[in-house]
Amino acid sequence: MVQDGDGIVCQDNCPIACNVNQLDADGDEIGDACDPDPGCGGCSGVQCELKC
Ligand SMILES: [Ca+2]
Ligand SMILES: [Ca+2]
Repeated sequence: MVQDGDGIVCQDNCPIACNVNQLDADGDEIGDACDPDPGCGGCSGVQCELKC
């Protein structure tokens, strides 16, 4: 099992990156921290969760 250090194991929506808030801007159940198309960021978009 991958341990990314965020302390979230079973429900981690991004097992390969530390993302304590588990934010998922586009709701596809892949966390912002490892979603290739997160639906956030850019000039007018919502802030993506930053990796810790
Ligand atoms: Ca994680
Ligand atoms: Ca997502």
